[in-house]
Amino acid sequence: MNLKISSFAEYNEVYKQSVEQPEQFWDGIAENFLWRKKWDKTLEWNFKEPKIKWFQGAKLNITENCLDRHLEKNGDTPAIIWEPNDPTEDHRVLTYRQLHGKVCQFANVLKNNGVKKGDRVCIYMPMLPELAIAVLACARLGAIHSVVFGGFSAQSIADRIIDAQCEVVITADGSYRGTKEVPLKNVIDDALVQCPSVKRVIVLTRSRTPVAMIKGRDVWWEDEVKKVETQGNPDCPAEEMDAEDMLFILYTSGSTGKPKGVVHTCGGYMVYTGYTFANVFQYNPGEVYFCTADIGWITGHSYIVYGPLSQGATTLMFEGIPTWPDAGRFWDIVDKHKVNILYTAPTAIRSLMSFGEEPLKGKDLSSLKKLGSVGEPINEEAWHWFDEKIGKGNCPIVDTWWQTENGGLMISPIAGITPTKPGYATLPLPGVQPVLVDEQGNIIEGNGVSGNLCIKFPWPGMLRTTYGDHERCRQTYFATYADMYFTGDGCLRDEDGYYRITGRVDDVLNVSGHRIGTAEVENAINMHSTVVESAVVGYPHDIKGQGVYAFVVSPNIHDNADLTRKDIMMTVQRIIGAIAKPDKIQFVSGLPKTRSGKIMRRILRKIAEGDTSNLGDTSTLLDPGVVDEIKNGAL
Ligand code: 6R9
Repeated sequence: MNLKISSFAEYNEVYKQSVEQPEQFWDGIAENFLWRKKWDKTLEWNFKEPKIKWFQGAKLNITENCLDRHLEKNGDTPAIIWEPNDPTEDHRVLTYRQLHGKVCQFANVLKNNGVKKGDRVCIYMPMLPELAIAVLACARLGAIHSVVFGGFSAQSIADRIIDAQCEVVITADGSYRGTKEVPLKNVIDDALVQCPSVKRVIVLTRSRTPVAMIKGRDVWWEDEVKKVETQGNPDCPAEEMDAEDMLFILYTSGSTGKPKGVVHTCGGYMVYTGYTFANVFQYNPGEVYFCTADIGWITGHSYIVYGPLSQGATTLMFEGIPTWPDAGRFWDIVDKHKVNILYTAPTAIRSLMSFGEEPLKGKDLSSLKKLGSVGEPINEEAWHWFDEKIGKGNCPIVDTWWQTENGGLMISPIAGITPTKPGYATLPLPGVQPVLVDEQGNIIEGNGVSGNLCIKFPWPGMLRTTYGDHERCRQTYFATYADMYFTGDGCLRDEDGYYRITGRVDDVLNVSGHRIGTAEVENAINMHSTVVESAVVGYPHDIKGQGVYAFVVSPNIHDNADLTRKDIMMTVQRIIGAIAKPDKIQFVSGLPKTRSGKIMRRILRKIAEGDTSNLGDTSTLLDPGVVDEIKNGAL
């Protein structure tokens, strides 16, 4: 069966088949990939435990799909184009042959350092080709990677390393972001004070920031590569993996507790990311594809590394930020590398939009053919600006809805094929069966309705478990509604059956496209010495989509309120990372609570939004007076 859909009529037909005969459908799609041994059984599942097994009995290695199988015909095709933070520094191009060589070489480095199938490896690196190489080298050996985004704090890294019991860490001395230098290795050193499981740290040279290299534990990437070169073993045979063996762990925030390690497995994830990449972006050979995400997030895993490479695409990696040296950076990259497909986030679009059209002057964007958006709802203004100013009215926009737990795109237009509507993720991709449910769990049929978004049938890219705690996986995703995967998102289905994601219905915030749990931020704030308790809610923010608003009870402020606010920010930065710092901190004498002690977030959300006209029924509150005080002190 052909991987790529080529018309809307074909989409409708394929979709129907994918629902009526899902196993046959995915059998046909999976034929397009390289397997060492085919599967005995396509699917076995129940959402009760949950237990989800795709392509059981099949053997493969995802890196043979992403690298080896392209060598014969496309060995000289650029696999990765890397654009540095500083535009005056040279860019780099790695062909499939070169990337294959480097992955094998680094896999041998890992082997020399004791890494074997099933081991967990933490990766904390800048956006360099070596990050992709490290990820693929782990996959080549069957080691399970756990990439941690470069913006997370030492404490967050330690939590993740401890949870996964990683024995090896791969990092760099430092990374560049605009004019800032981030001392990655120092952050790792702080984290490792708490992590006795780590036996080896491999450090890549990037910024040459002075770093502590601990004897017996820390080694330089470059030295280790040299050793492999002198050993003269350039090749590294790929480990044979079972379709359901773990490929990676990626931590993500939920509404309670610490981030969970979402687990993806080899076979289904490969098929799902490859299939969705080829279709949604309608990738054609020779096209240059630029996804602006960081590999530290799921978008980078699935749509910078695995999806594009399994399809033999040319994927562009960018080290820097959209606004340095100026707000024309993305457009310079598009012009310089003749980018055909640009996949970015609404927060970046809104931020660049705010600079007006000046940064676009003199930039040739005529190579662009397709545009994509991901991470949060895209407002109509940003959608139209993207369409008109960047796509010049000629590029279809794919607004792709999906989550870390999904592995790949779920509800999305197919570029140039699905008629689009601003603000709508449009229709489910083949194999995806979305349903809207009411609070009682009843499925809401028909169109022109809204509810909580669930998926009622498995797809190959879905999470299998949360690392080390299967019960938590069941509880979080499969217990709210019987026999359904609950996304945590609210959604409406319009008269045409088109889906529009309206945002999270749980206590998860989406700040600049990053998922942040309110409970996590509260825990961090509560660690500050003067804080008694706190409540965190989101509020609409022009650029970030959502901002973080913290109501904090801190009766004994040290120095003054402003300094204490800064101290609290620093505490959050230490505990989670700069991405979770509150935008606003309001000191209050108490929080609005019900008689049973539950914080009434509904009221706090309204106050944070600046909508205090109708706070609803406050009579059930323990101390209704506190609401007026909070209302009057709102920032
Ligand atoms: C891929 C990714 C997932 C949450 C998800 C939803 C929001 C993502 C969206 C979108 C509206 C879109 N989200 N894409 N909301 N329209 N096109 O972002 O994964 O970091 O796990 O976040 O992001 O709320 O539940 P992740």
